[in-house]
Amino acid sequence: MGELKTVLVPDIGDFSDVPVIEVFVQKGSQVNIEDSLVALESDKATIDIPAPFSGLIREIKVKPGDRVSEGSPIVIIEVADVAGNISIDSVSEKPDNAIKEVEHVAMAVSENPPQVIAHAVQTGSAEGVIGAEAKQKYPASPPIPSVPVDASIKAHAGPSVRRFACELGVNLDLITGSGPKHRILKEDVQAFVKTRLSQMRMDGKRESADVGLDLLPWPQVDFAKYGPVEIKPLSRIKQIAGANLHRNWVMIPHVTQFDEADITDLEALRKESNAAGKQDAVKLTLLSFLMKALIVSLKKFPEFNASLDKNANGETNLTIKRYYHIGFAVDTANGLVVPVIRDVDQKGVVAIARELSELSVQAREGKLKLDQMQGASFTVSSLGGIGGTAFTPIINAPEVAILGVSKAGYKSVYRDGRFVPRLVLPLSLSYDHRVIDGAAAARFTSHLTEVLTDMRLALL
Ligand code: CAO
Repeated sequence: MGELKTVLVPDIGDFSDVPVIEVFVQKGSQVNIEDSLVALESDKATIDIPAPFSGLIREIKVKPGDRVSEGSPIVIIEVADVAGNISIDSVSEKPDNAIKEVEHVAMAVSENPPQVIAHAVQTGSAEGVIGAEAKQKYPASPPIPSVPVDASIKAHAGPSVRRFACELGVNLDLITGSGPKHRILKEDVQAFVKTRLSQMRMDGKRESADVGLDLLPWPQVDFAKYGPVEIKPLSRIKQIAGANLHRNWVMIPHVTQFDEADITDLEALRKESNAAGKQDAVKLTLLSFLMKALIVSLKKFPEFNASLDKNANGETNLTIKRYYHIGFAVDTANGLVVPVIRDVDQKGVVAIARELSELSVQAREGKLKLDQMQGASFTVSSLGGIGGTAFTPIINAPEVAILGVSKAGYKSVYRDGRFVPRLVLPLSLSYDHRVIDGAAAARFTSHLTEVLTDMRLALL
């Protein structure tokens, strides 16, 4: 049999004749150092008296309602031989750290308003309560968001629970205990943390749903005070197109890849064909050849002929289209419209050129039907007939890329050991960087320039 030691009420500050409100152990139960033995309640604080050593409870000297002071016996513990050889005297004369913790809690509560203590525990700054050790051990513990503290609430928990709560940065005053007399158990702290973390996740989701650009308001300027002005309402097309362009510009991470295609031979072929007039009076345009070449590249790089979608579970997917409906931007008096040529892959250059011409006329006359402007899998915007060397077209959502074409011009190109004049077509490919990497974009435009340089590749 191990040594029997009586555990006395340690120095609990200015308190005396304090009622025992709870006894946590039973005769015969095993206790470990720091397990709470009893809870005392002064008019200012609840004080847990922890076991100063491990062992078996042989006798309980108090019951709820008894009044105790420093030195009153609480329990008799049969101490295990191997550890905790602390004599009863030394316990009362030199309280160990665990008892000091209780003292500090009691002292702090008596000297400071409860919310000060609550704050100290919440922020982990209460060195006196728990010590720096916990902070060193858990330096990166996620902070629990601060919540107003009700000063009337007094946390009722044992030292080990207090230590646990402090390690997690939890303010015990915010927890309602599920133990006897609302005593806070370790499980209560865990449940509290779980609840707060899930709240934070929800808040985070709400916050990200609310994310705005947080911009300054649009400047309100009376332009008339600087000179004569004319106010023109935006056309309906511009208003609709503008709203779409704005959304696409803001929501899609655009990157534009620039390239140049040597179309000297292609232009010669085009001119020759037009001159020969063998294509039922349809003028073969550069754009019709470009669309034919484009299909070859889209087939080789299918992720450019695709859209990003969310499935029913909210997961993002890439929908790769096995059809090739190409939209093309038409500049009309009322604004930009984008008719669509369907199944371009199944059409020859003549058929494409014819449709391009017909749809352009319809667009300019405002005669396009809705279904003629829907279903594009990729869009081309050609400013080549107008001018410019490069631009950054806005992707036509939900597509993932758009090809801008600028005005071709002659350039001096070094070829076969000498400079020669070549007709060079500038290309500007804007792509959705969520879907397409820069390397893929560069490969795509390189491939397209190869095909445009040698249209025979389109036949293979
Ligand atoms: N480089 C040099 N010249 C070009 C060219 C190019 N890339 N593309 C066309 N041209 C020339 C043609 O050779 C033609 O000249 P000729 O009459 O001497 O042959 C002239 O420009 C007109 O070209 P086109 O009749 O072939 O018309 P197109 O195919 O260039 O354009 C269309 C058709 C509908 C695309 C065009 O009229 C249009 O509206 N473009 C504007 C699109 C736009 O606004 N995009 C910006 C949107 S914002 O992203």
